[in-house]
Parts: sequence; C-alpha cells; structure tokens
Amino acid sequence: MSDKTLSSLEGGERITTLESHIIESQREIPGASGAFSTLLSSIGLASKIISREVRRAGLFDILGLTGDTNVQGERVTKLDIYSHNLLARMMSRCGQVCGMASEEHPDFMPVSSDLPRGRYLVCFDPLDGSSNIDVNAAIGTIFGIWRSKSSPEDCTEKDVLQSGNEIVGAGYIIYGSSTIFVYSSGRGVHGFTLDPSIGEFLLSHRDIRTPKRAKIYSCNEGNSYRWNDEGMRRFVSYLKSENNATGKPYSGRYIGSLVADFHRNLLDGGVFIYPGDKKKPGGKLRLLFEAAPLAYICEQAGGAASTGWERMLDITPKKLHHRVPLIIGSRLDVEDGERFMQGQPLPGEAAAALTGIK
Ligand code: AHM
Ligand code: MG
Repeated sequence: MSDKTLSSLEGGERITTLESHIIESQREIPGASGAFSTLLSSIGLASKIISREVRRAGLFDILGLTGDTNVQGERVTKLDIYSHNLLARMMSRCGQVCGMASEEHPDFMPVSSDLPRGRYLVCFDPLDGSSNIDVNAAIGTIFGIWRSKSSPEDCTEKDVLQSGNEIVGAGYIIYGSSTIFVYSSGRGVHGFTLDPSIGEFLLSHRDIRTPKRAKIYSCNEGNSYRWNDEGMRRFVSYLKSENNATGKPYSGRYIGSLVADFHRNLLDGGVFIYPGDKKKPGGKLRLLFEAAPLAYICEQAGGAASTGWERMLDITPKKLHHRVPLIIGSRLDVEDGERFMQGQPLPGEAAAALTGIK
C-alpha cells in the first residue's frame, strides 16, 4: 500500500479514483455500455454514506438519543437496517438493476416497475458483523453482482439463484481504521482507500495477490467442540502444530467480523474457517450475501474457497438465504482443509508432518 499523502505526490504518480478506475477497466471490455460502471459507482456512493454513519455510531449515546428518536425528534434506525435501506434505494434508482436480495430482508426485491430497470441482480450484506459496532471493531458491506437470465421486466427470485460461477463482479467495503473499497470485475482485485477530506476512494492496493500459503488461521475455536466434522478439528490442530507444512504454528486471529477477518487474511495470507456445527449443521454464513462474493474475490486474488467438499463458486443456491460451511483464503491451506475434511492424505512432506496430530 502506498502511504504517500497527496502533498507528497507533486509532479509524481497519477492518482486514480475508484470512479475513474471503474470507467477505464470497463473501457477495455468490448461492447460494455457503462451500465456496470454506473451500478458500481452507486454502490461506491452508498458506502461513503454508510462509512459516515458508522464513524458517528459511538456518538449516538453522547448526543442523548433515546429509543428510536434522536434529539431533533428524528427517527433513528439501526445501522444495519439503515445500510440496507440506503443500498436498496440507491441501487434500485441507478437504472441498471432489475432485482436485489439482502441479508436483512427475507424476500427477493424486484425493482419497482415505475423505475427504469437494467439487467443486473445484486445480492448484498449491508453491514456484516454488525454486532461489533458497539465495541468499535471493523465491520463491512459485501456485494455480488449477477446478470439476470430473464428480461428486466420478468426477473424473479429464481433469476438470483445462480452459482458464483456466474458472478460478473463482487466487492466489499471495510469500515475500519480507514474505509477501504475492494472490488473485482474479473480483472484482478483492487482496493481503494477513502480520503474523507475529499470524499474520494483512491487506488491504494493495485492488483492484490494473496499469499499461496497462510500464516494465520481464523475461526471461532470456542465452537470447536460442536463442529460437525472431526476432520475440521484435526485440521486446526495441524495448523497449530510445529509439524505442519510451514514447520511453524499458525497465528490465531479472529475478530468475528467476516469482512475484517477476510481482508486481513487476503493481504497477509490466512485461512478463515466457519464450519457446520451442531447448532447450524449447514454452516452460519450465507452463500449469496457472504460466501460467494468473497470466494469470487479470493479466487481472483489467487486464493481459494470451499465448503470442505465442494468449490464454493460451483454451488447453486437452493434458496435466497442458503447457508454454507466456509473455508476461504490461501489456496494451499484451503486445499489441505479439504483433505482433512474428506479424510484424504496430505501430499509429500505435509503427510509426514501429521505424526502426532490427533
Ligand atoms: P451477521 O451477518 O449476522 O453479522 O453474522 C455474520 C458474522 C460474520 O461477520 C462473522 O464471521 C461471523 O458472523 C461470526 O460468528 P460467530 O460470532 O459465531 O463467531
Ligand atoms: Mg452477514
């Protein structure tokens, strides 16, 4: 990441905004109409507004807000619902979308027939990890974009039930120490840091590549006693041992906020695990809103994502809120995780390293 400030860039590098990057990358695609760029820009704008609201979240109590009404007598909405409403409103009015689905809404949301509609479908988690807001930990927005197979007028819920292989673009925004917008439209993964003083996302992470081998593992290990698969417990024991493929125990890092855990692992190399357990046998995380968009980004950056049995992008959802077990991150570790889950031997020296792993 470049740490140069605007003032130190005099006469030097070109500054690329999210907007100009989107437009330029679409220009390289023959026949691109600009519709996709318009949609991404509307998500970018919504995320700046969400970022502003997230930054003010800690002031709610100080400003004397009670219940659902603030000091000006305005209604105060929970941030995740606010983010859902804002994204849904901005995308349905950008003219390029025919339908949406959100983690915060039970049903498919077709764009109203009195608005101009386009051919894109968007699935999003407006504010993932929102239980972390009260403790000031990083949270995020996740989105995936698909093309409707039906015409914009006829699109229904079944159009959105597509596998991740059909994704045309995906991204996430992390509201952390900075706000960063990361996206891919199939030509690498790029990250843009919000400069709040000018209100622009500036290219800060060009063509992100994730390390092949992780040094971090991320999971809610407190749940390990109830994980469905003994193979997953063995995998985590293996990662923690000195006898693993790297010869060093992995570091455990878990925020409990998927975007934040994923972003750190993407940059530094890591494997994030959320398996099925006795409470949620099919896993906790949602395919359309969380797992598939992040799997797309991860693969674009050279990583991998799997349920432990199946490549994540190959799965066709059976319903909007379809949940999946998730192993995502550095490719070699995701592959090892699959081997443990499926009871297959590890290749080469990693197999010898298994001595003593129960
Ligand atoms: P949410 O979509 O309701 O916010 O839940 C998803 C979050 C993820 O951000 C995170 O990875 C996971 O739930 C944490 O779950 P747990 O608290 O069980 O470890
Ligand atoms: Mg979520």
